[in-house]
Amino acid sequence: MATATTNKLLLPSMMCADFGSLRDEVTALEAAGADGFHLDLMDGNYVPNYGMGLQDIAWICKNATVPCDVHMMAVDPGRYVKLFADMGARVIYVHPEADTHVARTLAAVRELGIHPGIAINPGTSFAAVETILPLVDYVLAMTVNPGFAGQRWLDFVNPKIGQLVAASHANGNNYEVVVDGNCSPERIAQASAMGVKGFVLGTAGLFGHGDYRTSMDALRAL
Ligand code: S6P
Ligand code: MG
Repeated sequence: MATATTNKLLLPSMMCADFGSLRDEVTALEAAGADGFHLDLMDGNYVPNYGMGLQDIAWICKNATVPCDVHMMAVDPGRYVKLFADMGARVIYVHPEADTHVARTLAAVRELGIHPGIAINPGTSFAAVETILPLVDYVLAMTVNPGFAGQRWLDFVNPKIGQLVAASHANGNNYEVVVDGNCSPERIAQASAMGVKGFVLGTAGLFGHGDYRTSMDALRAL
């Protein structure tokens, strides 16, 4: 059985931030101990929503003092990975179903000096991505259907999270598993005990819950 993850990666999802005070939000979240920022890109096609603006993503990447990860919820993401590499992203996540040649895109991301990642939808099986796991440094396990904040954690995904953690361990920890969607304190404790390393913090665990430092200290201690 996996042991609880130490040194968690706590990653605020900036689509949940107050865009009227973006600079203050970035500063406050960094001061509160954010290990990086999670930046959601939605093209209104792969998912039924738009966000975040390219200008917002570029501004955060430029001004943040912690790394920025871009989660591309977009059709044919390979067309745009250089754009986000040039902005200075640490990780670029693509959805394998959205890319005709995902192995080529992941290689291109690595070639650009960025960590390649895949985002795995709730309905996508472990078997469907197993072949490409050796190509990535990060796996984003979606516990909600992509496109919106504030959704419910889908429990049927839990066994797949266990498979993803086990496969990384079996392959010399070649990638970290990060969970995206409804990361509440209870769910973080549960997933951490399964060996998950990173947590995308949205409305369930961080935004709208008062002081960022207090929340993040409590989440890190779980
Ligand atoms: C959703 C997106 C996520 C959300 C995050 C919100 O498609 O990829 O990154 O921003 O899941 O978190 P919460 O706690 O509101 O579900
Ligand atoms: Mg996301």
